[in-house]
Amino acid sequence: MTLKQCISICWIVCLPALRAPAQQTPYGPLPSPRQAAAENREFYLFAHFGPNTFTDLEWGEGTEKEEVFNPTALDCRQWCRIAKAAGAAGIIITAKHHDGFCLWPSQYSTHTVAQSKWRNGKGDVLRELEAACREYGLKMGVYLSPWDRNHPKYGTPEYNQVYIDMMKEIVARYGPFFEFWWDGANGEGPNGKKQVYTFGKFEQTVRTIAPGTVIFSDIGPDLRWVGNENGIAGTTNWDLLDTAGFTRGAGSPSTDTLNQGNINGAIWLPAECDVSIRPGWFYHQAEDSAVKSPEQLFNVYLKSVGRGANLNLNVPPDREGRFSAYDSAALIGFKRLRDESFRTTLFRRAGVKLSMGNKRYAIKTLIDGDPTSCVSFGEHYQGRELVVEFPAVTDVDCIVLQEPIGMGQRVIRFTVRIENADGVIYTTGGTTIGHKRILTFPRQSASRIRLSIEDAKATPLIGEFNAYTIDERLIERP
Ligand code: FUL
Repeated sequence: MTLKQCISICWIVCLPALRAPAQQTPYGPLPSPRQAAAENREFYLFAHFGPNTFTDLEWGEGTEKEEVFNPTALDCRQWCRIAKAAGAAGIIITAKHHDGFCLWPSQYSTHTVAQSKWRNGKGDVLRELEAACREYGLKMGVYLSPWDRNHPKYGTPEYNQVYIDMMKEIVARYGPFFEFWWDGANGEGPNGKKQVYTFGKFEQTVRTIAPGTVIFSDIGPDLRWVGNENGIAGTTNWDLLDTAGFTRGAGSPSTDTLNQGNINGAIWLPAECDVSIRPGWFYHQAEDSAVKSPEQLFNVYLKSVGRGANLNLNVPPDREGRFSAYDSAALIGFKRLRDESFRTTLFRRAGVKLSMGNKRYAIKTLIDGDPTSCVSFGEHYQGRELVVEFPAVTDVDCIVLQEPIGMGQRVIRFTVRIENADGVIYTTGGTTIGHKRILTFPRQSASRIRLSIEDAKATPLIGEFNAYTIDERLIERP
């Protein structure tokens, strides 16, 4: 270590850390512990699997014979191995899609794996996935479609109890789940009628039997749909929404509102982006050539996680019951791009200085990976700048910001100015930050980076502030 480096490290260690003043109080609606944990998961997989995998449909009729479901080499450990290597937090499986076929032997249906010939009716996909997730340290979630085109009780009040019984059955056998995914589609069942769901009871049931499980639906109560199936959150994305007067499905808020949230929304309800790695949700061999590339997945990541939402990426197992080689390669490539891009923050370099006004601070609070230790811009934040200075000109094309969301989402608009010795050479910025905001831009040779908050709902707090040099081909595309 050179003397210069040694002095820099001493500075970093000895300087005071910028911290939110102790008197700082949370502002506005706040995440429940369940929601805060969900937002930290950021990225997980969705697995659409069932009769459609074998019939090449996207929406099964519900009249398919059970024997249609026949994976020749089901291997949930392979799903988990790939998911883990891809850095996913868990897997949400379609325990039941709209066709009503249950991937577990439910006592509340006669349209299940038990009636199929697969493994002589002794197979149980949920059991195998649960064991594999446990082995690989992944979380398991379930999609249990309320719409059921097979169940004889669908379209009658009794079906609501069937749905509740099924939830209880799978939670007891295969839980705990990290997420229940309630789809908004509501069509006719076998008797030609649509169901009137008792969602309030469904919710109470989950809270009682699975208090740690987050419930996703158009309007939550824990995670909201982002309003499209392309994996794209709004560049403005509030973790807040007004849900009063809205219902799931046709009665939900407009897709624009779901995409952006409500700035003054009454409840905390962050967005989850669902998108498939392929054109369809289920596996179709004809789409093997249309699997998103690692670069495309990275672009989706910037537009979802990089805009403060979660990414639920669908990877549909094939007819063998495995992730295809195409999907697996894309997932691993995607992980490599994330690792290469975000491995080392430029702010960790020796000699980097942090200041606000004429005060110098230790930068570690902002780069420790923990947004709960944060910097306050103070009540009179307008005109203040957080300035990071490099000891030598450094190439930058990506900035990552995080708010400590446990204190409420506050920032309405911010600006990032990049300077060299002659002054400002590039200006960027955005509106909301929330759990995470990733900005990418054409590469700049920077001496200094200045962050200012133009507008906020309360004293702005910044939990993480990092800069990177990522591959220029990965800069966000429209
Ligand atoms: C939609 C469903 O209708 C699709 O089949 C798919 O499951 C998607 C994730 O949600 O509403």
